[in-house]
Amino acid sequence: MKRTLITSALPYANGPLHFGHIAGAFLPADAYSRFRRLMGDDVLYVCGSDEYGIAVALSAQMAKRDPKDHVDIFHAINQDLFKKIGIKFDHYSRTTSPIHTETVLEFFQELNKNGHIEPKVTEQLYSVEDDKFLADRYVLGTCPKCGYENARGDECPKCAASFESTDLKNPRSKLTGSPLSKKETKHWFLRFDKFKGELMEWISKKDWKPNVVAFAKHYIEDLHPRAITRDSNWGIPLPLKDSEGKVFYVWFDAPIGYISASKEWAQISGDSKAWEKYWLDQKTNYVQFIGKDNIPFHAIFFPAMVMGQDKPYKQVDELPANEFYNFEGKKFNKSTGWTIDLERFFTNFSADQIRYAIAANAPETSDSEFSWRDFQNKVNSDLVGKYGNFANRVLTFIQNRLGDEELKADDYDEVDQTFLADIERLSVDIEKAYNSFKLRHASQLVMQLATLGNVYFDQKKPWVLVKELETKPQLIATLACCLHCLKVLAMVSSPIIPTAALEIWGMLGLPKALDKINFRDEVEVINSEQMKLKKPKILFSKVEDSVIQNELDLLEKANIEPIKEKLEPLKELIAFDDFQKLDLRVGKILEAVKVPKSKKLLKLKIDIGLEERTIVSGIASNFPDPSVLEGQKAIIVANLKPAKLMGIESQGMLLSAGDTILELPKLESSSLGATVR
Ligand code: B3M
Ligand code: ZN
Repeated sequence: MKRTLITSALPYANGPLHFGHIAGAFLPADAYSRFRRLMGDDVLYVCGSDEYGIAVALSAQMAKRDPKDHVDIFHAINQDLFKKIGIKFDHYSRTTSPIHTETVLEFFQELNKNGHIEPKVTEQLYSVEDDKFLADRYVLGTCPKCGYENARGDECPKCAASFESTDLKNPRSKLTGSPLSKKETKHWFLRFDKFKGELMEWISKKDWKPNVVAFAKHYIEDLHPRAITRDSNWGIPLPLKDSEGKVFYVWFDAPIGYISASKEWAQISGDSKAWEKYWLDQKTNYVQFIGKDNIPFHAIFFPAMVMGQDKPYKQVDELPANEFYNFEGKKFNKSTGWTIDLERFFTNFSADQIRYAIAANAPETSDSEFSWRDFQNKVNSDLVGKYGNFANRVLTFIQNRLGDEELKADDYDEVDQTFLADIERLSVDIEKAYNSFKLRHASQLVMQLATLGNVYFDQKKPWVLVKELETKPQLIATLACCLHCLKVLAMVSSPIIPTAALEIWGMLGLPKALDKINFRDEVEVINSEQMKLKKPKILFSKVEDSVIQNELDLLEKANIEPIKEKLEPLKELIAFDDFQKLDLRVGKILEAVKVPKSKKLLKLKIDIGLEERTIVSGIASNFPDPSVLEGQKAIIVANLKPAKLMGIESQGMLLSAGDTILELPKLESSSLGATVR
């Protein structure tokens, strides 16, 4: 029997989940786990709340709660949503569990024993005002590479450079704007650089989405030692004598949560070693479902941590990373009200309806979104019009015209044979779609199967066949084929709309339960004579315009403030002499080309009157065709020290507001090289 281990990215317990999270890592994983069970696998599907980290601590602080009380609230809220929407984990744990602490310490001790950890006293950014060290995600400053003033603590959104927060110029607290200073502190670094070769060899064998592999390889090339500890009182303390006040960085402990959740599952199931057959057996197929923003930690850092262990933990085999799922054209945003009220949602709609709507528009290759009109259309035309309609017309016809007469067909005509062959072909295609994590395609094929059944029912006209005795054999054959199609439809739809699938299975009255059958056998065998048909029930009801309109009105009324661009706090005052040091010149852009392998950078050749300069600027996203810039004049900082960006020496900086070059109306008449005051 094939063994499959499945995990979904552990959601932070610092706020309610929304359908964007469900679309990203939870519905795809749940559907896959249901499908693999249908295929007869031994499946373990675990997850849990990600409860440590600075983000959680700050969210608790903002809510004026103790962090543990805070995570207790959202751990429960998120579990409740998973239950409502039918995400069926074998176990849902949490990283504040004792077994997680134990597992993390074990992981760390082994890495340390194997020489992969090194303590280092470094300078970290310290806020005197807040009396604490600030992690990179709470720091802003001037990018050391391109001078962008709102670079984040670990990465510059403008030139994509990645760096340590201490490399930033004029660092300041993202929350209070208070200036930060460097202060010595001891942290423990994991020597990720030591795993470069092994990681590169491992990742090169993966046939994952090309963008994921390329991205991972790029990251591996740049691997260096990274701190796996933080100054905080919210996290798992280090077990070392001189590590007072230090806890593990949340991204060090969280992925280990996949293992600790499995151990906890084993304990609860009564066999504390049961987890080992999934995690310590290389024959297991391990699939991790994540959002695309989690790729580095799942494709590089956690695999490296596993490579540093003595135990042969299973490395991930498949990493289907989904894009983002938005809402009515924008990101879900609870604080502005741009979200779906889940209480009201589940009062008006069912889990199957939202599961199908998300699956049918899953963000597998590009961002996608939920819209109320599309939701209504998916429910009414697919679930009601195709799926529910086929089940209802077949079962109602049989109940009304044949009662509980045995439906054993002796032979099938050509139309029947074609129909049966099409059912078989579609079932193979659906299996392939699920196996390659194409939930969207699988949902389309499921509806194709329902349509195939409706077309066949119309073509065979059982309501005519039932009129004459001599056409009875064709009638029985027709109905046997329809029931067979319904049975297969229930099986192949069960990963996506499990409630409806189970309803159909119940109405067919088959001898074996849906979770006990062998999928392939059931597809190959027509066993309508074994069915004890039950009274048909309506599977889905239409979503009325008024209900959708009400949701749209409520969204309007939620008085959505346009999400104000969070303006950065002013920087510290400078003297006029400081400003005088800047040499701003008018320059003319002679050439503008994209920097290979970079989405953000343009390489510009600029004539500043005195000479020609090469300047690299992070404005590519605004100029799909950079040549439009050629001939334009712009303001250049001409006396900035040269810096290398993607291997190109940039000799100065183009002034820009956001991502557009700064050009003043009068600039055109200004002569090249003129200084700007
Ligand atoms: N909680 C990030 C996220 O929710 C993080 C995932 C951890 S998986 C080990 O996107
Ligand atoms: Zn930059």
